[in-house]
This record gives sequence, C-alpha cells and structure tokens, in this order.
Amino acid sequence: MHLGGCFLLQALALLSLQSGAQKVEAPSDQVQVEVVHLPEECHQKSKKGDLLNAHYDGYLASDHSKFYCSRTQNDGHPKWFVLGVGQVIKGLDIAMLNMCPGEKRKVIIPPSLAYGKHGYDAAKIPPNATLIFEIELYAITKGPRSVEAFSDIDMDKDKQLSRDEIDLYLKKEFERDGKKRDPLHHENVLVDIFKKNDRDGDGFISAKEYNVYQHDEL
Ligand SMILES: [Ca+2]
Ligand SMILES: [Ca+2]
Repeated sequence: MHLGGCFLLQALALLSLQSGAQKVEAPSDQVQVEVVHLPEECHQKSKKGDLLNAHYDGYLASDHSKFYCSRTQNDGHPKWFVLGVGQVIKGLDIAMLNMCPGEKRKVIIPPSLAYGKHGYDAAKIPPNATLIFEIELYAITKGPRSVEAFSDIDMDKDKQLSRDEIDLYLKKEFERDGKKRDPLHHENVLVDIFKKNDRDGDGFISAKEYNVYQHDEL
C-alpha cells in the first residue's frame, strides 16, 4: 500500500513534467509556448546559433487579426534565419528554442519581448501589443556561427572567413535538406551575416568577430 502510493506520486510527478513540456504557463513577461504538433522522431533540437527554416503567422492577441504571414511572402518560401541573435523579435528567438524539425507551436509573446510600447507601424502593430504566432519549423541546420563550424568554413586556413568561404558553406548546408530555395534568400542570409559580424568592415569575419554572438544574452 505504501509502495503503491509512492509509485503513484512518482507517476504523477512524471506526468506533470511531461505536461509541463507540452504547455508552459508563464508570467506575463514571458513567452508562453504550446506545442501543437510534435513529430514522433526528433534527432535534433533547435539551439541558439542554428539556421532555421520556418513558416510563421502572426496575430494580434487583442482581436486575432493576422498582421504577418510568411506564406504570402517571398513566393511562399519558408523564412531562413539564425536563431537567438536578434534576426527576429526577442520573443520568437525564445519561442523557437528546443524545437524539432516538423514541430508546430503556438506561442504568446508579451509586448516586452515583441514591439513594446511603441508598436511597429509598418506591420500595423499597435503599442503594447501581445502577439500570437503559429510556427511550423521545417529544418534546422548547423548555424554559420557554431564554434565547430569556423574551421570547416575557413577553407584556406588563414583564420578569417571570406565572403566566398561563407557562400560555399551556406550552399552546402542548404543543399543538405534538399529543399528548393530562392537564391535571393541565400544572398540575404549572406549579406546579413556580414552586416552583423564584420564589425571592422574589412570584408572578412575574423575568429574574434565570429565569436561575438557566443557572449550575447537572449
Ligand atoms: Ca579564410
Ligand atoms: Ca572583419
């Protein structure tokens, strides 16, 4: 009897852990994540610095009107972006951590982690707007900023990354998942990488510049 009760408690604890992973109730200054679909197999989870391929729709929590849809942009190609480095709003950087390819999430992002008290007029987001995103993650590739990647990318081993070296690396990474992709996306990612990393503007990313993001906080 005593043992049975103990077992039940453990089972309950396990259950609450599992449901905790499915749906997280969070204070109003945090991102709330609801896992809508989890693929049966998951060999890789998204982490900071990974290059993600995803579709997402954005809604205003106030009236559920849609203010953004990646499916209607760029001929419907899923967006590519590096996770956790501010290429998307802070709330999305947080909401898309530890996701499996094929996973779908619905997330609620407070204004403090979205467009704050000023809103974002170009996207018709009013001040202090709580946002809801429906996200579908398609692919994760090892991001151009992962530590291991530096020497892989640095083909001529001169301890700095040229545009051609990163260009080649991205092409290889993009080919790996076999999806057709707009060349413009590739170009945008490349330009963005240099804009954000080549701090001294010499056209190369040094090891020091490359590692900048490792020390950033989310
Ligand atoms: Ca080099
Ligand atoms: Ca540089």
